[in-house]
Amino acid sequence: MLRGFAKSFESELVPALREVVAQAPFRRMFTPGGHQMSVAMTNCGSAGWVTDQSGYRYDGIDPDSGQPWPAMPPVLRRLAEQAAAEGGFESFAPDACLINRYTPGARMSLHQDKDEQDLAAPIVSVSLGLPATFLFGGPKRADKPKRYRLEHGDVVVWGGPSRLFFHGVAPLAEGEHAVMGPQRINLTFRKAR
Ligand code: MD6
Ligand code: FE
Repeated sequence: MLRGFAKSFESELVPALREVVAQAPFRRMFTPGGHQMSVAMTNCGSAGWVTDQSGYRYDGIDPDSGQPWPAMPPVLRRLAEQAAAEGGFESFAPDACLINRYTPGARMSLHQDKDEQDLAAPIVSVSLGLPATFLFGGPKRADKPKRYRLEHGDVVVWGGPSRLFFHGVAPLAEGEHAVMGPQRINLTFRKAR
């Protein structure tokens, strides 16, 4: 847990995210079971995480535009690599950045991230905007999660034995963030392929 690690990147990071979102707007995807997610998502990088009725997967093409996902802006890559190194993972080379947008009430149910090919690579998670309660469980869905408050600028580097632990996000509380407005944005950098 690297508290505030992303803050020194903020002035470059926020405009870079705006450009990505202009090219690949947020959309609320559907789970394979047919439920629309409360979290809106987009991606940048050579691979993007998508879900639809046929399943979860990484795809190089944005299904909404039919075009490749926007390239990963250099400031995002730098942030992810520096955080990974700080967390003990040298030479992390992410090819995917999933961008999640939570508005008040949006949540993410307990899940594992296991669609990536190389599970030895960590995931680097960057929180921006409104604070959220992160639920961090164990190897079994029934394991009681610990609760962590994640605030603007906090970065989590997550790998090794806990890489496949169940985790989620509690419903976002109402609020207004000075930089990001009434929302939380989470970036997760992955080595997908
Ligand atoms: C979120 N994060 O913080 C959701 N997954 O909005 C995740 O699902 C996540 O933060 C894998 C590794 C780190 C994460
Ligand atoms: Fe996850």
